[in-house]
Amino acid sequence: MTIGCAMPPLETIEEQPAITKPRRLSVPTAVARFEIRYSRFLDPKGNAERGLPDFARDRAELVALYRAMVLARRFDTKAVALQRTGRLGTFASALGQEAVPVGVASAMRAEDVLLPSFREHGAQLWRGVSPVELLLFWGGDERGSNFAEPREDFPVCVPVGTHAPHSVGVALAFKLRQEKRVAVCVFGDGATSKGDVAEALNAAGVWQLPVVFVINNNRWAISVPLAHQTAAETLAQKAIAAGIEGEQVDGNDVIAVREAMSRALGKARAGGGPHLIEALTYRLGDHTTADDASRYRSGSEVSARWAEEPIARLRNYLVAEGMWGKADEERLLAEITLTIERAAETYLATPPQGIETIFDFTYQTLPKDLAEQRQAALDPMALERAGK
Ligand SMILES: Cc1ncc(C[n+]2csc(CCOP(=O)(O)OP(=O)(O)O)c2C)c(N)n1
Ligand SMILES: [Mg+2]
Repeated sequence: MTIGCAMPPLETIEEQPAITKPRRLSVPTAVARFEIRYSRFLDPKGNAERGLPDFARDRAELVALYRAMVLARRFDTKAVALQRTGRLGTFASALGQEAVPVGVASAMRAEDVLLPSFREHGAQLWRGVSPVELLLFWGGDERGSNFAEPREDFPVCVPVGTHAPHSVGVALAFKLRQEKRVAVCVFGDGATSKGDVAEALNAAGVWQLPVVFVINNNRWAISVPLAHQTAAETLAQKAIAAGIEGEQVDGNDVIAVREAMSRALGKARAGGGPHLIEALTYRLGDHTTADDASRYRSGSEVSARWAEEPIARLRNYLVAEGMWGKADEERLLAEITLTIERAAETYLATPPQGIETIFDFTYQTLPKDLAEQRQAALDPMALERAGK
């Protein structure tokens, strides 16, 4: 009986090349160099710093971007007011960050798939989710995630960064089916510290998937400032370790966000693989309606950032170019106010869902303890009758 591994006869063993020792170099040599590009077209005052991309020469295109940002802000204001008067659940305002979701969504095609976090309603509205559906979502109504369109976009993702691996799955499906579609995953600066995001970037790089990751870097993760989030100079460079191209844009310049997104989407659609865009913006409001940011950051920091906000920036450009005037502004505000007020009325007039629905859309088969809780929610005396 032989004990141990069976060995091949000696003559069949190929000679292994001797392990070469690294050559000692007298001067240190860089083996790789990386660069993070930064782009911006409009300065904070709305002056064009360089030639604008083609789409931005078309008034209608710029007005559409402007309208979408104003709509997102009006929606925000209304949602906060509804929450403050006890008619909406916790809400995450995107005040000052409107250029990121609008720039992202405006570059996407209808057949692409958006995986938003909780501060991207500007993108959802652009893509066809209605303000009523968004209010239902924030009001705790499951129908708010079952939006009529776009059917294949993902619902709001509240767990930080967990949708990043999902976006890799979506992009893998596109690649396997040979569909020319791109998954777009948006998350915050805080999410970049999550393993989910690092793993998603890595897998997307290895498989060269059609996915664009967008970091909505508003410099805060609740009360954690960017400086405590990372020691890295940029968040875009996290792409480099995954073999992905990463870049920064001024996230308060909607033209820059859209231009970078268009390039990234074009590349991904053509089989060029994933891309990471870090959009630099600032959260002008509280983290959510459950937060009071004055407890951890100074008023002077916030007021300085108001000078960079995206809506006035684009409006200044439009006005300076003679593309926008007082009457246009008044008409737009009246139209948008009406849209939002009507949406709020419809939301408030919608009869609430049954309480059991909070159990109904996570599991295909409810685990036993949750099934009991569901029963108890429907019939509070049931557990008592069952002697539990
Ligand atoms: C997995 C997980 N951990 C913690 C939280 C609580 N939480 C909600 S938002 C947030 C900070 C997120 O910061 P960032 O990614 O920068 O996004 P922002 O809120 O600034 O848009 C945290 C910790 C959560 N929702 N999910
Ligand atoms: Mg943040």
